[in-house]
Amino acid sequence: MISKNLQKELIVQLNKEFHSAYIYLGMSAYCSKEGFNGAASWFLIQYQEEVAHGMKMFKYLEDQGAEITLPDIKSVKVEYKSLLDVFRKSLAHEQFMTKNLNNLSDIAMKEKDHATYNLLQWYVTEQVEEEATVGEIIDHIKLVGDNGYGLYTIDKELASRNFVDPTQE
Ligand code: OFO
Repeated sequence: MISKNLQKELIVQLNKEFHSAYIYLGMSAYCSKEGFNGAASWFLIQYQEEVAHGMKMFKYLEDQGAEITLPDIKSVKVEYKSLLDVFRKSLAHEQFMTKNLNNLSDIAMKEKDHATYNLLQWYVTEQVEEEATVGEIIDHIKLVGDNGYGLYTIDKELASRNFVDPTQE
C-alpha cells in the first residue's frame, strides 16, 4: 500500500514527465522551424518516450489504488539559440529529472516502500541512457561547430532514430 505522501510525490513526478514531453514538443517545433528536420523528428520521438514514462507512472498509481489528480502542465518555450543550445537545454533538463527521481527514490527507501522504490529504479536507469545519448549528440555538434555540412550530416543521422517504447523493452 503506497503512502499518501508518496502518492502526492508521484503525481508531481507524473506531471513532470508530461511537462518533459511538452518541452520536447517545443524543441521539435524549434528544430523544424530552423530546417533541422532530423532533429525535429528526434525530439518528437523524445516526446513520445516521455509520454510513455508518464503513462507507466499513471498505470502504477492506478494499480496502487491511488487517488489520481492531474494538475496543469506548465507552458514551455519554443525559442532556442542554436542546435547546440537546444541539445544543451535538453541535457540540463534530463539532469534535473534525474535529480528528482533520485530524491523520490530516497523517499521510497525511507518509507521502506519496495514496490515504489523498484519502479523508480527503472526510471533512474533509463536516465543514465538518456543523459549519455544527449551528451554524445552535444559532443558531435561541438565537433562540427558552425560547419553547415557537418550540421547537415548530424541532422541526417538524427533522422534515423525510430521510436521504441522504452517501457516495453
Ligand atoms: Fe527523461 O525524463 Fe522521463 O523520466
